Amino acid sequence: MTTLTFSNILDCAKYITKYLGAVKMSDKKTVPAAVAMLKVLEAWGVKDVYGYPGGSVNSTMNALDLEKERINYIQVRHEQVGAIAAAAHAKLTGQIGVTFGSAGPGAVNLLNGLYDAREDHAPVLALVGQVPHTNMNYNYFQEFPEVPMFQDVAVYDRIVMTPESLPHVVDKAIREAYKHRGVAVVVIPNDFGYVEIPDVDYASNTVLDKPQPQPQATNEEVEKFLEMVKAAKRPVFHVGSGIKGNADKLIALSRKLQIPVTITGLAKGSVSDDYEANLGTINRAASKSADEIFATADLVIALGADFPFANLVYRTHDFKFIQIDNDRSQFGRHHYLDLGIWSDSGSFLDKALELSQPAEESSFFKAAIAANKDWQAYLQGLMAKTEGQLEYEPVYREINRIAEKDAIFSIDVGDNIINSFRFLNLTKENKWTISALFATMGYGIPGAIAAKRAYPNRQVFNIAGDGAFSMVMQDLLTEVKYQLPIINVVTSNKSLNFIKSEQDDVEMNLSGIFLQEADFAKVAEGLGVEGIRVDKLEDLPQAFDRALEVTKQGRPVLIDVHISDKRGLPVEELELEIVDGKFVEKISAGYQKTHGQQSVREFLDSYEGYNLKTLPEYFEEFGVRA
Ligand SMILES: Cc1ncc(C[n+]2csc(CCOP(=O)(O)OP(=O)(O)O)c2C)c(N)n1
Ligand SMILES: [Mg+2]
Repeated sequence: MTTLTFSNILDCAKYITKYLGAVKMSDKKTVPAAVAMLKVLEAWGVKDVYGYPGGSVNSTMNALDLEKERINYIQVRHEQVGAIAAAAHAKLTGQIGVTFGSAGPGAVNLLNGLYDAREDHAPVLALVGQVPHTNMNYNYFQEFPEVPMFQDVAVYDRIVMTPESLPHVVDKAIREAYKHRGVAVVVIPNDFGYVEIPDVDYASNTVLDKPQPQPQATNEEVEKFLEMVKAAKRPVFHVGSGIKGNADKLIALSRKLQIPVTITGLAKGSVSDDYEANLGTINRAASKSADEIFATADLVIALGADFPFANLVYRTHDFKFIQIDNDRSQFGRHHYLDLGIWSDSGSFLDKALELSQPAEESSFFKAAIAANKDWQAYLQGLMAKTEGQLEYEPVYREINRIAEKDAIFSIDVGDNIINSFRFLNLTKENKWTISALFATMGYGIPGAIAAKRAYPNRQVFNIAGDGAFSMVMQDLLTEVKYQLPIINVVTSNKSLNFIKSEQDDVEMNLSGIFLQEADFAKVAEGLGVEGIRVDKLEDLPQAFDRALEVTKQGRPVLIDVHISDKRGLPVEELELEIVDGKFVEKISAGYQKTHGQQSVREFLDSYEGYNLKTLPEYFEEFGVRA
């Protein structure tokens, strides 16, 4: 006779529960765990999943096939392209981007795009394959501990432990990605994805449909801000991506308080280029008027801005610093604070408009607008050229000419970043996406693919240098496969020109920056994309006309423009200081060391800026005192 012990009873109870559970479960519908996972994505509104197959993601591939009526698998030709497309999707739409790759090499290839997402605060979910759990820890083929690989890049990074928990973990991952505006990684042992689990609603999206409450500025904080503006002689806004849909309010406040606006790269397009006191970006990829005006500011108001070059540009001279941000952890990140306001930009601007009196006309504000007009005229002049060597500026003239009002631009890293800041004419109806803080080459094509998938009725451009384009050019095939009529513009200057300019300013020989010339129009043709090569300035307009025709027929097109490797005016070399109560402008010592002693006039003239005036000339004209 067996004695009934406490532990037997427990075992018995467990058995009964399990047995009854099984009976109960058998009545219920089941689905493969990977299908349950995709249903979670669908519930969160995910339409496209960018990725690349591999043995360790076959259960996900199986589910993508089973669910193909409800979710699209977009087959890219490199995991990096899929991950960047997911990041670009998130940056363009504000909605989570989803990518996947297989164990080992596929996972590693994802990292580039995931870092881009992390740096630009884009919510992205990465599903990473793993060998079947029964083979884990046996040094199995392509088995690596994946979680540690993603530890640095991810805000949430987990391996799934049971088939039943797969949809739950993915749901949680999405919430974490949204909450932290970052990358969530879920590693999935392949066998789990095939296991049948109960077909229930695992998604928690409904509770998050409401927008998150945003911090609001208080009256007291805004009064303090207004006091500081009043006390300042030369206040300047520095506006970042936090401005989002509030640019009209910013412009109204800028006019009312007579404060010129400078922006970070991510705010390009949010604040219309048409606004006369939007001076553009500061630092290297910049506008002359923005750099000069910023260099004279005695009060900088950073609004929703995370400026990666602050350690350079915020340190050139002393100024008072106000920071307005909706993320408390960002305060003091780039400069010590004279005033910090924890607020959403919209709430701050509303309150500032409500509590402020219009400022008197300011000579500083007028001088800033005049200097900006002068700079804009210089840029227009360069773009308008119809004779001489083929250079990059008329390429932008043509892009502006054929661009529709709400066109979307994906810009690759290199000189095109500087040039699109300067030459692309954007209003808030446009969208513009770049790899801003991570600044990875190879962003143009995936960004354009994501844009065209998310906004199929809008015109989409990919603008890339020859170096950046050749890192991801195989994905022209993806444009063809999914019939994405993207206008691809390649600026072939046979050089990694952005880096050449850097080497130019250092006492060294140019090293490793010249590129083997290629005929990318022919490459495009081979991949099924109509390719147009342009070698002469006069042939540009017809190439862009043809690009319009081709894309209107629903096909992608590529224009490979063979331009010179000329350098644009390096505005960052201009320096301003106060001497005897007056602003004096000069060229940096470093530039003079490598390019010879020169006056500001000689410097501007050497970049065809014959009509450009210096800021001190404008200050003189409008009576601005130091
Ligand atoms: C993946 C990656 N590798 C290297 C760099 C460094 N880098 C930044 S710009 C640039 C040159 C880009 O050359 P290209 O695409 O030809 O454009 P260009 O500046 O010539 O117009 C390089 C090498 C980078 N940002 N990303
Ligand atoms: Mg190049």
